[in-house]
Amino acid sequence: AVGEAINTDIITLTRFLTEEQTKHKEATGDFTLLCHALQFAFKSISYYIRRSTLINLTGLAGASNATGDDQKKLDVIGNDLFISAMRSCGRVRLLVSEEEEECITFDEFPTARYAVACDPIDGSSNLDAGVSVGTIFSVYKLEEGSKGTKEDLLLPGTEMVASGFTMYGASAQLVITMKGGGVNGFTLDNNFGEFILTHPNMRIPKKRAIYSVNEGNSLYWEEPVKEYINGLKFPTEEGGKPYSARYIGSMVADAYRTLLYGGIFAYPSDKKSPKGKLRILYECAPMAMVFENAGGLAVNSKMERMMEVIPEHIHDRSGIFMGSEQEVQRVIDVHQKHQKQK
Ligand code: P6P
Repeated sequence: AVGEAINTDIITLTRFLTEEQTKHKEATGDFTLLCHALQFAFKSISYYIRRSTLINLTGLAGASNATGDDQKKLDVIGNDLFISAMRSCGRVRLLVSEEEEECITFDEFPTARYAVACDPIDGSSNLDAGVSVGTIFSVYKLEEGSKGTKEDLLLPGTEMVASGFTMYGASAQLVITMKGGGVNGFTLDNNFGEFILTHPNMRIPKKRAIYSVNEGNSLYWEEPVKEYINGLKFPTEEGGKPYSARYIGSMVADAYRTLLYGGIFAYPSDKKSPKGKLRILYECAPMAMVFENAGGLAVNSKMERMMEVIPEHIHDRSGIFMGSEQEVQRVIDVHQKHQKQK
């Protein structure tokens, strides 16, 4: 329209990745191809999530198949889509998925140098309620001459070359970060079929009075966690105001809100889940790198830096506190006070 300010310099994820690659002289383009396969996986999962809602709710099976196979659970569809996208790019050697007990080795690509860990549809138990679910991923570069066994993936988060998540909400929001880089947010524009850069260089506020934890686990919490959370709810300092509680129960949704608004997300290990609930390789570590690269912090229940925790097996779990620097620091301070009292 005349006079309407039209942005003609649209930065798509495709363009962003090309520009990123030019910053690395030694780049072969393998990582860029891997990321194109990742973005296709997100686009196709997004499509099926929206389609399956229609099918489940209205039975509109669209092109229902002749054999009348049952509607595959969305987890399975998401997992199948992710595996075929990672296989087809020819740059991935190893794939760990929340849906697969064993590590998948792509023997057809013995020289591929990347390993990927993912939760194809995290939070899927919330789908029927219309809660935003998401895909969480981490990308590792394998040592030269690695044999492509699952032990190659028992690495600390500091070894990740990239990580991030896609949240399937009103639109698909992709948040991605590279090792030592910033955090960038993209929104899927279905007209172009492209992820468009809408949140460049995301920075988490240094503090925010919002806490996100499942208080239904309070009975099982360790003492320092109880004291920390009570300190937020019943402030003792003069004029202190209670924090707001926000808990969706879908990690990508809670993480995205915490990244945008600030505050803290916590899933502590406790007496019921001594190792915690969330998985290191495809929930805790990838989220930790996003939060650190956005200026936040992420620690486990022993107050160790989450990025330095090494999983004992590919589905190993950990407690996690992640969010605004000052909010996570407050958790650390309470735990250190308890340590001294012992
Ligand atoms: P709870 C979803 O099942 C999930 O894996 C994460 O997405 C979410 O943060 C967490 O578990 C919720 O767990 O025990 O509070 O229902």
